[in-house]
Amino acid sequence: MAGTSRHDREMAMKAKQQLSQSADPVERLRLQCLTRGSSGIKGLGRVFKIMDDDRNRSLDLKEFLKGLNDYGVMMDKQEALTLFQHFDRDGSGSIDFDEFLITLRPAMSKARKEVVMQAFRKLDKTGDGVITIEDLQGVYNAKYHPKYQNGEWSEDQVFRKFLDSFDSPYDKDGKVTKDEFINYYCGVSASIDSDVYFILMMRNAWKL
Ligand SMILES: [Ca+2]
Ligand SMILES: [Ca+2]
Ligand SMILES: [Ca+2]
Repeated sequence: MAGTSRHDREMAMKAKQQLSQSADPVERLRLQCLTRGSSGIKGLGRVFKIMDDDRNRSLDLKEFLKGLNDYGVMMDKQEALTLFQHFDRDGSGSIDFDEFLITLRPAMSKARKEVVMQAFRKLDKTGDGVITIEDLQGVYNAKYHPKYQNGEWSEDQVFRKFLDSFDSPYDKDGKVTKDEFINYYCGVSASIDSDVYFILMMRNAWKL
């Protein structure tokens, strides 16, 4: 259902080409992440973790500057400070993962967003605006999962694993919000050029 490794390779190659043409620092950092195959919520979570030296789940200015340097995004001090303030949306003096993700996630066209939201609404059987195990019961068949078949996982564990792939790496609570669902598909979307193909893939995956 997600982007295949072929998509990821194409995305990485395309990002490398674009990197040589882009001067905008946010775009450069985004492209640096894409060339490393870090497009989705998981990949950006990995980048964030690497930058977060003291592991307090936020980036201070020093960590941010070092991170930019490690990712080959060069700029002068003033530019870096402006960039930091751009990421730090609530002005708290540090960048949390949500702020990092919202700023760096690749944009999706309106048509793509619409089909992603269609899938979300279909998945949200209970209609309460979040996807939980409750929504998957009776819809998603866990019985074919190899770990269910060999007795390693219960049905709920299969469901939880499924939800985990959409859940934010810093907030794995078994509840997938609209934002988390969109964040996930921003990553998949970045590896697919054509709107038509993306929409087709979504329709097939979710039987829309
Ligand atoms: Ca930190
Ligand atoms: Ca902040
Ligand atoms: Ca629900």
